[in-house]
Amino acid sequence: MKPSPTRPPTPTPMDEPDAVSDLGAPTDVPGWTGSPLVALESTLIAQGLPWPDNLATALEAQRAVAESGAEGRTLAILEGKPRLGLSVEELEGMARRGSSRFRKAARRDLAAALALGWDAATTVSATLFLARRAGIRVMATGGLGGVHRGWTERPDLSGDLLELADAHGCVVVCSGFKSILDLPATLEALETLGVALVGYCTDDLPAFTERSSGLPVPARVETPDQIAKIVRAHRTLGLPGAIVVVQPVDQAVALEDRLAREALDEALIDAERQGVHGAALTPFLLGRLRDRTGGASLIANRRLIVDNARLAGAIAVALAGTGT
Ligand code: PSU
Ligand code: MN
Repeated sequence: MKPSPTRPPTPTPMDEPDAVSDLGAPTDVPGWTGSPLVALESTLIAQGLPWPDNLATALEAQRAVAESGAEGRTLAILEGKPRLGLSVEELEGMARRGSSRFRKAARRDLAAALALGWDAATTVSATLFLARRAGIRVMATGGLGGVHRGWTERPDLSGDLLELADAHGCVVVCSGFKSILDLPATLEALETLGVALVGYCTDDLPAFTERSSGLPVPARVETPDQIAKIVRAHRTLGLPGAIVVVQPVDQAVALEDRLAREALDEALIDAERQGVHGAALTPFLLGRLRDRTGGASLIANRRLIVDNARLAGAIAVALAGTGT
């Protein structure tokens, strides 16, 4: 008997869509008008910035996206429902009540938030997950979570890192990782996780409210169109991770290195003394930095969030122009 010929394996296209991340266009965004969408995270409103700066920043960020020709949607969970966009009244309610009412939901908290009817602000990991599920593939924030200092004694790796590793072909615009983190360790983790990193008009990784961490980024671009080209190549290859675009804070409001370093050292000592860790650590340190820099870190934080939203809008428009 002749052996039956073995069937050659069916080739898998490199960019085969995956259920969550590879939807071509928004499929699930209420009131979508057809303009390119940018997701904005809400933890920075409820936990990151104080009232009333938080509301002003949220509204300015949405306006900045609109000025670029795209539409900014702030994501959150209200009464257990994931919301892809909040009204001004809802934004104000979240900004006024802050963490007294709104929990901080990371990706791993989403199921509980929905099942138990929480009001929750979404971190980068939760925002990016909900956004790509709906087909929104560009988001903006201030600074990402990463590997916390002292991780050798107390491992604390932000859930943002793993979502970035999963968010195939999504673009996250930020001013690097929060300066409260171990930045060299965070860069190493990104490399391991296969997350692409692109400097917008910079060769250096910005350090949130400071323009440079002194660490290099692997690629530098000067225009949103160049970013769109990278994103397209990344998607065509079917690479698994997100593309993080880093933009340094405006020179005019950037924190000077020494002031930032001293304030941070003091804030870290305060956290250690008061035994603050886990999800409470980031909001605590950001608050302490504000006090210790006489409000300068708040001004810088606000500015970089708005500028990142504007750039994200321009990238979303450039991507729409290339049909991706
Ligand atoms: N960037 C800011 N303010 C913030 C955060 C980032 O300018 O409040 C938030 C983001 O939501 C980010 C989160 O996802 O901090 C990371 O927190 P953790 O280190 O606990 O994962
Ligand atoms: Mn953590």
